[in-house]
Amino acid sequence: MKIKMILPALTEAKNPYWRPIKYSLFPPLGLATLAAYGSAHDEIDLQDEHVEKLNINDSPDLVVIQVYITNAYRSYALADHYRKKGVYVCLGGLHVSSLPEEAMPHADSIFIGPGEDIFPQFLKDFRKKNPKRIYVNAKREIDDIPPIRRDLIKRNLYLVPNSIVVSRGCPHHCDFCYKDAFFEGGKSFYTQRVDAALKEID
Ligand code: B12
Repeated sequence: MKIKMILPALTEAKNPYWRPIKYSLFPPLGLATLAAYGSAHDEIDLQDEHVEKLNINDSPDLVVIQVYITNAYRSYALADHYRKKGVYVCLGGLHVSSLPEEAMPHADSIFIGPGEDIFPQFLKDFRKKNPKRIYVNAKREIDDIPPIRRDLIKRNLYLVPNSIVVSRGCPHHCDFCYKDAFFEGGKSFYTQRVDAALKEID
């Protein structure tokens, strides 16, 4: 199966006035994490619009887009573009988790919350030609996630290609941070096992 994964940029990333260099900091680990649930036969093309020109003149079997509030309209336009070509589109990430009803008209399937449990479930359903419209994350843990597909990341395009995520969630409430906008008063967080993190560093 041909799978296209896209992290759309935000306007600032494409406008020299805003010093786009800051958007070349870190690679899209979220999508590279999801890619790990594909099978060995799947051909995955991961594109990050912050650091490269998107090629959308292709016909993958499946398109997976990570949506933030700041790239939402761009994401919807990309989704509409591919759906018009009959390509199956999945939308997920922070903004879809916040406003699922807004994303729904632009997607074949939407995903709410982290993808570690719902994305592999979707791939199983999709291969059986019986995918659902909405998938909601139920399990919040990152103990046993498969190795992130770092081979799909174009390392030379990033200032910090070696970023890793060993925890999710945060007990603090900094006023500049989006966290409380998503999880008011959120306190919990969960972590990867140290050995797994050390293995990833190795
Ligand atoms: C690295 C990073 C960046 C990088 C790369 C982004 C990326 N996606 O990789 C860059 C520099 C590009 C970036 C840019 C910005 N960022 Co930033 N970024 C982060 C950071 C530190 C890590 C992201 C990450 O790798 N998370 C770990 C991975 C594993 O999780 P994930 O990406 O969320 O993906 C998981 C789920 O969301 C889900 N998922 C995501 N997409 C999809 C799609 C499908 C189909 C499915 C099934 C599941 C799914 O499954 C994944 C695995 O569980 C986060 C804070 C954080 N710790 O998350 C802030 C964070 C996401 N960024 C933030 C902000 C404010 C921005 C900017 C607006 C900054 C600015 N002023 O320009 C821009 C917006 C970019 C845009 N295009 O809209 C905010 C919130 C963003 C928002 N708008 O909603 C955060 C939360 C920081 C904060 N605490 O406030 N960012």
